[in-house]
Order: sequence, then structure tokens, then C-alpha cells
Amino acid sequence: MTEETHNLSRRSLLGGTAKTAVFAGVAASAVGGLMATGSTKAAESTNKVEVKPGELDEYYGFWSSGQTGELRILGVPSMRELIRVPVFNRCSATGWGATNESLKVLTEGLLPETKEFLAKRGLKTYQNGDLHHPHMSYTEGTYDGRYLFMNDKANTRIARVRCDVMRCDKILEIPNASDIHGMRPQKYPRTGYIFANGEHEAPLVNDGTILDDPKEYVNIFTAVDGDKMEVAWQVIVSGNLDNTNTDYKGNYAFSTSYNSEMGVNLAEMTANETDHVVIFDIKAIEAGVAAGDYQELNGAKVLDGRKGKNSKYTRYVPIPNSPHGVNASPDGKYIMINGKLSPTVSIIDVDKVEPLFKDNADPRSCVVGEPELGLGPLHTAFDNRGHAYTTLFLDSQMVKWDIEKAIRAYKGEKVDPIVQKIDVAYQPGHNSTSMGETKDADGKWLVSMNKFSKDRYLNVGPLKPENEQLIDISGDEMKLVHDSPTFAEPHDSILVRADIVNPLAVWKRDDPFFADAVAQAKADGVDLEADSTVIRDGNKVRVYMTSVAPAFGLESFEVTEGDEVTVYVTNLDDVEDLTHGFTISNYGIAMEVAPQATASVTFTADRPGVHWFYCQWFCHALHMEMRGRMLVKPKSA
Ligand code: CUK
Ligand code: CUA
Repeated sequence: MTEETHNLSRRSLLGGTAKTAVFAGVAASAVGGLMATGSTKAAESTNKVEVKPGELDEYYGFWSSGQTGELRILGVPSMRELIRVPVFNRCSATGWGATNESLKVLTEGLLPETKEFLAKRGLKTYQNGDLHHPHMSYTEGTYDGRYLFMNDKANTRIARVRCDVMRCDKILEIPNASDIHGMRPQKYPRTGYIFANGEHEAPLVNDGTILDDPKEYVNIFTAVDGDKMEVAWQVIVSGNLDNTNTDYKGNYAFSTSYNSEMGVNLAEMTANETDHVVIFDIKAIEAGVAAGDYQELNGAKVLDGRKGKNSKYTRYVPIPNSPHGVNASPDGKYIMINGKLSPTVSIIDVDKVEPLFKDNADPRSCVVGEPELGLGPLHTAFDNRGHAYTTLFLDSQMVKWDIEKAIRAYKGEKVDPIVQKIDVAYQPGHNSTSMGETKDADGKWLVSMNKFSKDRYLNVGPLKPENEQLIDISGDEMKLVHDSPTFAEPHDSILVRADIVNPLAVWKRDDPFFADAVAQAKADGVDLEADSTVIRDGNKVRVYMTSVAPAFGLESFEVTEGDEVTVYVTNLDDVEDLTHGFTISNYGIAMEVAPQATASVTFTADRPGVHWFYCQWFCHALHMEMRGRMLVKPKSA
């Protein structure tokens, strides 16, 4: 296909139908299949696709789960789901959201007014979350295996997961902003900051004083200190914020805005042909903070980066209609802005950003390419050979394209940057390549995260899984090698070389995760690693017990109706994988205790009678016998 006909067909499609197609949901059908690569001898794939039983995967895949609220870990290329890490959700298996250790993480970073609001509903923390973007911490442009960070769009939070134990250790509610969506860590020199976009417009002080007065609404860009998990600073912007990303030099962050109109309904939000990307000058903002050029609001330093004010901190680059994803090429040169309602990806040359701030250069001067790729480009991933891979939501395709050719075409040369298109099933959102979000992109695997599975699996009723497809990109042609279903709703993922991630096999006894339990035991004169005993402290009762397969340290304990009971279980087994659990029947209590961990749960013993506690993790031939009784004496007796 020649450049002209290619552009013509896309343009004519777009002229009349692009917007209609978007508003009609996913009615637009996939057009075209495999496009000729032009070359006669294609380089063959070098990937080993099959992971045999007992073999380990080459990559950890860290997956979001959207509205499920957890982080998932997959092995790639097998696409086997390895484990789920509860974060913003409640977890029946592990007790996340019920144990004292998890409640500390889930509550300590909440704003005071949120705590008050939840307390009125009898809650300590939110019960749901909407986790879109999991990303690993960086050192000098590549993954360092320390932490994973992720956003909660539903309740305006950022969470951190420790990679040594794969457990969430911090959750921070972001003040002033509304509904954190796009989120990325600083890549250089290290993480550093976590940049987070508030997506939805709201009054800066959102206490009901301003209601249906959208011209008073703002959006907030936040930098969180990823070490301390505190807000470092915030910037008020014009327009809303969607996705974000950073360069490889630590200078700039880039956020898309699909609602530059600041509309509050669909027609208003899509009114303009052009929206924008906001570029944040990190060093200028830090200088502004140092100079005191901010207002303090809810404990955060808030700078003004709005458009009309000719801010030192921001520049607004016009981008065709409703851009979505932002992706940084692994060579550090380019930032790709995915057009969504526009069939284009806008290529920003990072070296051309400085003149925007220094010389007030025309904001569009940093755009060095804008290839038309197909309908509904949402996100772009990269290999290490100068190619980009963009998801086309409406076309249900993955397009592989040549970055340098796209730049030459923009300068007027007659070259077609498109290398190949393949159909995916169906309607892809994010995609990710192996190590593709780092300077160590290796060009081996590409995952297409598709929003619809339709007919690809046995029908499970009206609610269907999403479909994720694994594509081999090691050769000249993309090859689809695997389908795998996932439950609601992975948006984004990263593929990390396995040698970078080295979790522990058993807990260390001095882990800060259960330091409070250790301190309480010490205060009670109890040795967690030896004693099983009951400490009475008024109507507070602390029950300490060890667990060694197949027995708990206590066969029974007695409390009085109305007592506030805390049970501490310490798993003394240090055999890898020998996890115990602690469930109290008809009390709604369950928690997991992995080898060498202590876990605790607090409840009121307000139901008299005999209640068995049992281990719910099948740990031993006598696992069924691993149980004991909680005797709750009626108050009157
Ligand atoms: S967003 Cu979901 S497909 Cu939340 Cu990164 Cu683009
Ligand atoms: Cu311990 Cu089952």
C-alpha cells in the first residue's frame, strides 16, 4: 500500500466516521489484517514460546486489576497467573483489610476528613479501589526491584508494594486532587517522585461551597516522594489530566488532557478539535517550591501552572482531539502522545522541550512527527530496534511502526512508517513490551491488553473476562502466540526481567510489617517465638499463639462477651511455602500467616458460645485437626 492511498483511506474514514464510531461504542470493525512487510526474507523469531511444566518464566508481569483493586503477578511468556497481591481491595484469603497490619497500611495515609466520613459509615477504610497503573521504581532509567507503585482512580490514592515480600506497605490519599488516574515514577536519576494525575475536575476546596459552577473547577498534578510516601508538591493546571509519563533525564513530566474544554458532559468534553499535553518542568517547580511560590492547602504545597498565567512551571502543547496514553521511547529521545479520537500519535522530541520554557518557543515546535496509524490509538510500547507498537482500540489492531520513518514523513519525505498491522481480539487498551518502559527494552514480547473477549472463550454469561494476547516481536513480524483471559479489569502491565526481582522465601522476624505486634508482645513480656498465652488488660484481651504444623500453641482460650480481643499468631515454621491461616468460625475473621510472620486481628467478642478457630491453609496431613476453641462466656454468667 502506498503512502497516499494509506493516508487517503484513513482520512476518508475519519472525515465522516471517527467520532460517530467512538460514540457508537465499539461498532467500528477491524479493517485489514497482516500488511505486507515488503521484505522478502524476514528475520525469524528467536523466542522460546512454550514454558514446560516445572520450567520458570523469563519475566515477571506486574498486572493491574482495575476495579478489582489488587495487583496481580503473572509469569511471561507462559501468562500463568502466579499470585494476587491485595492493595485497595478486601481479601478473604489473606485478611487484607481485616488484620491490624493491613489496616495500618490502609488507614494511616487517609486524610482526616476521609477517616471521619468512613467512621460515620462504620468503616475504617474504603472497601474498593480502581487500580490502573502498576510501575516499578527506577534507578538510572531501568527497574531496580525495590518497589511497585500504583494508583487508585476510585478513591484518589497511591499505593506502594515492597518487592522483597510483595506486600503493600504504604497507601497515601492525595489531598486537593480528584480521582488519581495516570501515574508514573521518575526514571532518572532514581524514583524519586511518583507523578500522579487528578483526572476529574472539582473545586480546589471541595467542601460544598462551590457546586454547579464548573468554571471554578481545577485539576491537580501531584508529585509524591516515593521514599517517604508524602506529597512533595502539586501544580494546578488548565484542562483535565489523563495519562502521564516522564523523560529519561529527570527534567520533565508530560500529561495528556482530553478535556481541555473543562466540560462536564460528553458534548462539552469533545467540543474542541484540539486538546493538549501539559509539560511540567520539574527543576523549575522545585525552584518555585524553594522560593515559596505556592499556597499551602491541606498540608500540600500547591503551585499555579495554569495556562493563562504564562507559568514558569508548565507549557501546553496542542494535540489533536482527546489524547490518551503517554509513552517514552527507550532511547530517551521521544515521548509519544496517543491520539484516541485522532488517528495519530504525536511524537515529542525531548530535546526540543527546553526552548519551550527558555525561549518561549512555539509549543508545537517540539512535535517532530504525527503519523496516522489507524482508528483509536490508545497506548504505545517499544522494542530496542526503533519500532513502536500502538494499540488501535477501534480498529481492534496492533500497529508496528518505524519511529524515524514517521519523523522523516512529517518532514515531507514519501515514506510509510507503518511496518505491520495484526488483528487483536478485541479492542486493545494498554500494551506492554518486555522491559519496554526502560532503557533496557529488549524487543522480545508484547502483550495486548484487550477490553473484550467476546467469542474467544466458553461463554460464561453476560459478564465476560477480558482477553490478553501475547505477541512474539523478536522477529521482523509480530506473531500472535497466546490468548489468556483475565478478570476485571487489567488496564496496564509491565514486563520485568526475572533476575531483577528477588523476593524473600520466608519473612524475616524483624520485618517492619509486623513491628507493632512485636512491640506489643515485648510490652506484655511475651516471647512471640516461644509463648502461647492470654494477657488480660481490663476488657482488652491479647491472645498470643504460635503455629507450627499441625498445631496452634493454644488448644483453647476463654474471653467474656464484650471483650475487645486481639489474636496474634506467629508462624514458627520456616519451611518455604508452609503458610498457616487463622479463621474464627461465625465471626467473620480470617487471616493468612506465612512462614516466620506474625499476623494479628482485633474484634469484639460479642457472640457468646463455642467458636472453633482453624487453620484455613492446607499445611499438613493433619491440617484438618489444626484447630482450637474460642470460648465466649456470656456477660451475665
Ligand atoms: S488507562 Cu485504561 S486503557 Cu487507566 Cu492507562 Cu488507557
Ligand atoms: Cu496450618 Cu493448615
